[in-house]
Amino acid sequence: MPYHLFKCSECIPERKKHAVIKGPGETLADALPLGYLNTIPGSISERGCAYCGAKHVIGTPMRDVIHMSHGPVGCTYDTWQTKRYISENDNFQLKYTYATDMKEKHIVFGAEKVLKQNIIEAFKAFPNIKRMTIYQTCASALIGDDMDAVAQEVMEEMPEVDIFVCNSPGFGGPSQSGGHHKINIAWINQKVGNVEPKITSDYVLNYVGEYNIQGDQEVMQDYFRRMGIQVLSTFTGNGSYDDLRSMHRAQLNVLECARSAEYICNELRVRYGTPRLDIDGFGFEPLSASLRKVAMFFGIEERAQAIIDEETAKWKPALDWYKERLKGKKVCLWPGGSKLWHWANVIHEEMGVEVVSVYTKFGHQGDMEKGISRCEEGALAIDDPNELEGLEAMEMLQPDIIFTGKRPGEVAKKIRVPYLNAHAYHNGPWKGFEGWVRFARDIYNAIYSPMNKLAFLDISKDEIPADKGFETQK
Ligand code: CFM
Repeated sequence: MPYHLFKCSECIPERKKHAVIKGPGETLADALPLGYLNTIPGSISERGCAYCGAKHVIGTPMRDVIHMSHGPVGCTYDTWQTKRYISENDNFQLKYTYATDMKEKHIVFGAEKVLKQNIIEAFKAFPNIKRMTIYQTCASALIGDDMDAVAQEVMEEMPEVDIFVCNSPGFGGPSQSGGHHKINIAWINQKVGNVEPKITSDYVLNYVGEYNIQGDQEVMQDYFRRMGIQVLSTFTGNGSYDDLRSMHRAQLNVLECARSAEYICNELRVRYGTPRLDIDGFGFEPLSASLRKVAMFFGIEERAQAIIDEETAKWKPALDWYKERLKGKKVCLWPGGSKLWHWANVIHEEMGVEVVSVYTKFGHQGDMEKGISRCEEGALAIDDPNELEGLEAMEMLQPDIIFTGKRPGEVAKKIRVPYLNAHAYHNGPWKGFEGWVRFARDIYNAIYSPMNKLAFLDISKDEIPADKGFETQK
């Protein structure tokens, strides 16, 4: 049923259709908010831009690459270092940020020359790195700088280097999701098929839509390797530029975040006939089913089962310890897109935490559909929420914790709701069997931390902190 109580919708009536409560016995027709539309003027969206979606989410996790923004310096600063996509390359991709630092004179006279100078200067500064991605911003798009031509010119002058051009300005879509799409297609158009890989196994896959937040990709890759599978490329967490040019040679694309990377999988299917298999690394059951599915594709089911048995025996007791203590706790979920449904029911089933709301910043309607259909009755679904709606919902739902990003997270703290960073994590990885236990531990620590007793102390009442029952697992 539509949820009309928001203070916000008094000023912006169009917002009413973007917030819905799942009423008793309701079908999706009643419980699905409007989704993935342009943000309504007046609503202060938490969304990012299409440049950010292309660069920050998908481009920059690539590890052996100089990632250069062609625009004002602020664009690159704001897409640098705030995520934690680590890599085997001594985190080269996280250490530096590069921009052409466009100024007014460049807007008037053009900035192609300055782009070329910057590309050459950056390659000279890091002589071991021979690969570069360059990202268009609103500024360079509006003045029409021909980045492709500049990249081509440099590659002719410096044959040892290779440059990928991403034309996804900030205005290239209603949110970061527009940028995911653009960079997926640009990568397959420009780079896939250019490199022939060394095949070392009878079973070869690309691991797609996984960005190695605090090691998620490495945990999952380890399972594939233990099954004897060659992971040809990883799109793009911990991924190597040249490996990603040989994606066309895998037998299978295993897709984790469908929201951000289904586009390249679909294109690989159309152009090279590679099947797409959607998997889920969060939660013991979804992960076990996923490993079985991948193994079934190659006919090596017993190898997957051996890993599942070993890992479950090792980690399930710890998970159950947390479940016992988290039972009945309430969480508001406010991630970007696909974590909404990757987490919705499995947090409840495997950790005992009740999901009382699902919000998505930029998810498409299908993401919300999966999210809300995995929640219990009474859950509140909001598409592209603003701060006021988030606050009002927390007042109504009284969650014990919220999983969201830094901006809404800091707002939550102000009203004494602890938050976990759904994007960058606290003590990840959160994927894999071990990771799922780490996630449970982070939730437990956030809810029960003795620090909350001090931080949430009501000084005006001269309150003495009560014991919240914090224990440490043996
Ligand atoms: Fe996919 Fe992501 Fe997500 Fe996403 Fe993101 Fe992210 Fe996210 Mo932050 S690619 S849709 S654009 S799972 S950066 S790793 S955590 S909002 S829910």
